[in-house]
Amino acid sequence: MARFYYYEEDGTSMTAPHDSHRAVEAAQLEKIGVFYANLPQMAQVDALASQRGYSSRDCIKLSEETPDLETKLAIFFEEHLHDDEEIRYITSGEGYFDVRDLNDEWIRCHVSAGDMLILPLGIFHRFTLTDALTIGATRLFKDEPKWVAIPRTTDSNPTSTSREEYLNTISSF
Ligand code: KMT
Ligand code: NI
Repeated sequence: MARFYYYEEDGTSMTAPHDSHRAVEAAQLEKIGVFYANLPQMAQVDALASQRGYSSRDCIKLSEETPDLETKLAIFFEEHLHDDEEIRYITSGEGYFDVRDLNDEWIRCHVSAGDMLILPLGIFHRFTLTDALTIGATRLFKDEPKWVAIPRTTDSNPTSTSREEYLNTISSF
């Protein structure tokens, strides 16, 4: 089961919990367009995938055995957005997805095996492992994955309209 809370900048490493003990409710996640479900059975994942048209998937594994793990983690932890949803089903281990709320505060999503997390296109986010340093996840996507990470620093980049699209979507909730 995932746990959601406001991230506290306490000077510890990115893989530490950074737990402010301010819990975030499911309704708050819904408001920013983040979908979460605990799906213990792969059949539930398949059902959701077919409902939403996620016809493709692949697997990613990260651990201390991963070549250049530090470099990879540094990239995942840079605040960015994508031009499509980021759909992750955790199959082993655990990790943290940090997403920005409407006040630009970080909400930390602690996910582990059985958790499905879908981040909407255009939301600013980042990822890191926990101190356990291991995760396995299925990445689902519609057709061609749009996994280019557009960094926060190019917020006004005219080649991506995803941010605008996202803000329009959530303001109508
Ligand atoms: C991403 O896009 O941030 C990732 O794929 C991270 C690993 S998935 C658990
Ligand atoms: Ni991403």
